[in-house]
Amino acid sequence: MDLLQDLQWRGIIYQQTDEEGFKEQLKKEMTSLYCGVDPTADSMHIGHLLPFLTLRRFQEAGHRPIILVGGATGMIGDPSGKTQERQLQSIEKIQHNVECLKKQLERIFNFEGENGAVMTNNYDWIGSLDMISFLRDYGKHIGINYMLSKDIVSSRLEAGISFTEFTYTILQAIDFNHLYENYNCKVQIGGSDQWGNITTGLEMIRKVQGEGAKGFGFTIPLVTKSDGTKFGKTESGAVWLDAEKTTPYEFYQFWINTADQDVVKYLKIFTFLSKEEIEALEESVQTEPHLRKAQKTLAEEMTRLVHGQEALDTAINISQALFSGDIKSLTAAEIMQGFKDVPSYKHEDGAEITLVDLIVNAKISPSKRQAREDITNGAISINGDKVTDVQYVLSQNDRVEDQFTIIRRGKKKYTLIQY
Ligand code: 383
Repeated sequence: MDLLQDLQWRGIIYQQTDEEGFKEQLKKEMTSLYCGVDPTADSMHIGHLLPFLTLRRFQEAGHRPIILVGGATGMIGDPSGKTQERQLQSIEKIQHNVECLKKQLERIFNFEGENGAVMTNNYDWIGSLDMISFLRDYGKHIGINYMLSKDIVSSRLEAGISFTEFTYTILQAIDFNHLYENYNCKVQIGGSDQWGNITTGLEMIRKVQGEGAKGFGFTIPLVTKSDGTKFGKTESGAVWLDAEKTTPYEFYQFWINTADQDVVKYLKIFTFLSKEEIEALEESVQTEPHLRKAQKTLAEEMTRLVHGQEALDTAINISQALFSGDIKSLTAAEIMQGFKDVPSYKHEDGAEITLVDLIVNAKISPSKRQAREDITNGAISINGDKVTDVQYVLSQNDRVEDQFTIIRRGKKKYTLIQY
């Protein structure tokens, strides 16, 4: 299987501007391809991952990835896929976001060697572009009718779109033309929402570089879920690549929770496992679904890719301890990650306290009477060990690394006690 056949098998190809020509182009020479991201936040989320992982597949096949962070376009706001005008962000915030995104993207690619990845920022060429040059050298080439005919713009005409956002596509087209001219970059890839911007870029290249010039556009399908809900969202919001926003444990859990109907599709598009490996896991989903081998592999591959081996080991550790109830085996750092979203209570002076008083103070049981009942019924555990003694007094020994105690009431209701 060559690269394009592999991408086809994985279901990564959505639209192409010239399928045959692109095939020829990849055969002919080492080809540079680019994908851009705007610094709208200080982290990417998993919705951003797919086009960049696809770019990496091209790199592994010997081509050169060009990564573009939109220091300039981020100041304008892409209307693609948005039903409402965006709020402008401060320049300081955008610059901060640019640096954060660069760090995340640097982890995905190899920057060494002949086809080493290249990091660019369109502020470097658009930031200094004056208005007269913009209008004469670029604006002149793109017709208003052409722009109005794009889905993105036509769908926004009724709700309203500012001149600023309307102009966005020309900026992205200037980028494609710039990279074509300066990096011999012939291909732009992106999610299906980027089709309009990519084709405007090809139009710009034809007009500015002359009829002989030829570029290619390639889009990737939107990731869907079999139950019809939106991919990449959890109850607590987006799944971020930044470990501070979505901990590696939460990230790992997100993938573990993939439905059987979706897991093979995700293994294909997100992981670098071979066809044989994925087919073996597909078999396992059929014959031994209770083992959830495919989900575990997916979660491992993705967590290792984004957070590294050490963070993956921690995530697995936390998952196992929470599953078996053996909280004592966890470190304080692991507890902080694993119990990030459970209710917490600060036992202020850290003085000795009876279990009954503690669980009432921490609102784990509603009254002293109920607390005693819960304890005698065996519903309360400290760090995973059941305690049935109503006289029990907590001591230093009940604290993990002198920082936390985990109280559980019933099967699932965890509370984090901090000192
Ligand atoms: C800016 C300048 C360029 C080329 C691209 C851009 C960014 C582009 C955009 N992309 C999205 C983003 O930044 O807005 N105008 O959040 C997302 N991408 C990728 C992919 C995706 C798109 O970063 O479909 C999901 O991740 O294309 O929504 O010269």
